[in-house]
Amino acid sequence: MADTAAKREIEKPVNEEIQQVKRAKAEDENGRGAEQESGCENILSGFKTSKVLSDSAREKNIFIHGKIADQDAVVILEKTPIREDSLAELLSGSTLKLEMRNDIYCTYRLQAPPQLNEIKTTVVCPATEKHVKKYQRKESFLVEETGEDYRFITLPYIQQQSFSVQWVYNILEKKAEAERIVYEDPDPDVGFVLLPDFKWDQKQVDDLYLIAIVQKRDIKSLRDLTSEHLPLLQNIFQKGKEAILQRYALPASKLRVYLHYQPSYYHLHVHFTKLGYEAPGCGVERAHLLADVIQNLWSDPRYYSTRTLYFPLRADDGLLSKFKEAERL
Ligand code: DD3
Repeated sequence: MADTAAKREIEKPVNEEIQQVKRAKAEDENGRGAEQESGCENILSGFKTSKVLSDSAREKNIFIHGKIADQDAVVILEKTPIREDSLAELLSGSTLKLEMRNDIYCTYRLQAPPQLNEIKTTVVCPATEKHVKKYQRKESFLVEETGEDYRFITLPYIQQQSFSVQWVYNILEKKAEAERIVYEDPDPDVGFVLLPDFKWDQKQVDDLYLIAIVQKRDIKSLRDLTSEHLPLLQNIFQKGKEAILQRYALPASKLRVYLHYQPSYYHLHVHFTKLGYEAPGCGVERAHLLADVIQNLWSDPRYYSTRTLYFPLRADDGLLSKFKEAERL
């Protein structure tokens, strides 16, 4: 029963036509207005590939670095799962080419109609060197970070880097992705915005991935959390689960709710992914279950400012060099 509900196609938002007409004005990192629209001209036709950063036959994706009109860009292409609700159309509406026949076994190449053969595409442009590095396949190392390491190595590093979270502010201020918001609690202290992470194409709940972004702008990561944030964390946990049950018919028992340490952006956010979907970054070396975080803060209000935390860093991460310089690695 629950599985049927989970498997069914996610209903298209009623306001889809409205979205096509209305253009969401958003500010990019440089404060320029950027326009998003639906059926737009192909900005990738002029893409000049310089390097394949990584690819995966199993995940059916490829990360490419290149240029769009003289600007650095990262393009991510990914084949999406086959949806159960499209099977009838796929089987009847395709062309089938026989590859080989042997006894009771046949293999074919099926050419699907274009609307069932879409490739999810993400473009980051202009991309910084950080973006390019992020997707380059690299070895990683587990770092052991004491509370002191955090204050003397990690904190100065992230402050000096000043990673832009303009896109997060755009979401909180409804300058971008406003129509994608699943739930919002506007309270300045315990409030948050829940919306699909853009890794998720929202076509099927099997790989559900939402993020809760907190309204407060002064919490960088897990390290900043103390017992004074318990009402905020409990609010996200409760209301986030309720909203997902309402919208996607997924009960809390099907959800993995966690924070990353280190996060990819230093504005507190919580990940909601479907259990059974091995979301990138959900491994034990990076994910901290929200339920555990809450309990730990209950038993020790300063748990996350004092405990040693472990996390992986890629070989080319600037923070790793800092740990090496400090002879902590
Ligand atoms: C990001 C982490 C950040 C490249 C890529 C992703 N969900 C986002 C902007 C808007 C978003 C996200 C940075 C950036 Cl591929 C560099 O992620 C986003 N909007 N994760 C949503 N909904």
